[in-house]
Amino acid sequence: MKYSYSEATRRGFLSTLTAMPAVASQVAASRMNVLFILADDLGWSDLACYGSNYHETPNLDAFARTAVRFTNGYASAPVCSPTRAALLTGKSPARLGMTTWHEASVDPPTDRPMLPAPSDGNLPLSEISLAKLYRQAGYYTAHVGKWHLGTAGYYPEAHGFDLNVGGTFWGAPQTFFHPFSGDRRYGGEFRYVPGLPYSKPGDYLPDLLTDAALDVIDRKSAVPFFLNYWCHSVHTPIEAPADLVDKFRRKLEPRHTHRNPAYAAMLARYDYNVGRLLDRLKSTGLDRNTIVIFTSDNGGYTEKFDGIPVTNNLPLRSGKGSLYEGGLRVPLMIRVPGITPADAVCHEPVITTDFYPTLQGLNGLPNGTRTRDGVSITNLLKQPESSLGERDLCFHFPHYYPTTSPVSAIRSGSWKLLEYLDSGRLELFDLREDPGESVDLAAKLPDLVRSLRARLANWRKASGARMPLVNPDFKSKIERKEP
Ligand SMILES: [Ca+2]
Repeated sequence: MKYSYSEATRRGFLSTLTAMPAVASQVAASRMNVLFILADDLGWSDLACYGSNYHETPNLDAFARTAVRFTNGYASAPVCSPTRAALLTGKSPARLGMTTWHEASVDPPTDRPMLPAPSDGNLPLSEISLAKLYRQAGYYTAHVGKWHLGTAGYYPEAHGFDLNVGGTFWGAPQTFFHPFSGDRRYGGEFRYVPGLPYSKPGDYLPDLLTDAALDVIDRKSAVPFFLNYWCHSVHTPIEAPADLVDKFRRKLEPRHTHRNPAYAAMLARYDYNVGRLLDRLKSTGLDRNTIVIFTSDNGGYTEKFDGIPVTNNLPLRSGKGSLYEGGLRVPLMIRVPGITPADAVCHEPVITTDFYPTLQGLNGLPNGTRTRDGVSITNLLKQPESSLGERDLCFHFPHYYPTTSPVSAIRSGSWKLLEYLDSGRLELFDLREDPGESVDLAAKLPDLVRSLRARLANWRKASGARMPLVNPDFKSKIERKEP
């Protein structure tokens, strides 16, 4: 399948390179390609290799056997856009001032006890994205799939990508089936997916996006590629080919830990498409010269779609939107040729903002942003049993979601403190003994709570984190109800 748009873009890019061949080509020849596979709303326990006994993910399971699989991988935020922004910039959502997604940022609720903190909906063009760094280093940069980082002036093309297939303002397509557009859901807003070739009735969006990603790989270009394969799967709408849904409906038994046939089918088809990409790397020999990172932008979505809970993150608590582990912890697997051992497991906590400095180091990229909230995890990739040393992972979600009210959290070692910003409630958990965060130890360990709370407050201050405010109108409504 060929793309006239992308080919034109590529020709334009190559002609630019021709004008400066000596430096760019030599530098590029020594660089590994990057395939960054970011799933959408995929939960920590959704893959078979992370414990699901219902879902079928043979290709990702096989990838795990060639890679380092992290058991404590964290998304920087419990919802889509902030994690994506953190991934591309190496900065925390709190520092970026992007703590929720665009639509929520422009229309925050006014009927709750707190007014959510303001959140920027567009990733500023002043940010030095990973794509800008790779393009500067002579890479061909391609984004395929969901973007969700702002209006048209902030699309992938404005952030350093030579090619954009499917990246828009919206967080999900109206439908995953041809013609991938319409106004059935999401408040009747008309949405579409640009940059695709012609499609026909029955075509399934992830299949076509995968074709577009394969097209980038198949060019066998003289310059290396940085390829974002950021499929919308497995975000709502939960839609998959009917025969696959039927298969999982027939398979479902009481013993299964996950219970949604349509979601299982959607995930199985996603896994199949990831497999197509990984197989193509192998058959072309590019797997020997390509870094592959696989992760998700937030925890699994536990609300209902079509009347059925989409997924669960058991044994972790809660899901998307929450700062409990189910909202934050995600699958993460990384393969770097010549660096990572095969079939390895790493238990060290790592977070989205670590990818930026790690890729900079692995690919020898120019300096980029000076402000970094992550660290290079290259030593972990070489020795997955090693440690990064002591560090705190902090999170800030000053917004409402069905799973939460405004909240911040800190993980330090195995300790996790949540601070609810409306009530001031503090909860302390020992993740080593209690990964499901079921036993609140805050009352038993007041000194530890005080210390963690102070470190969390210092982090918020240093990051310039924006805080929610008490909603005066909400108070007045309460008062009016009183006799
Ligand atoms: Ca998401």
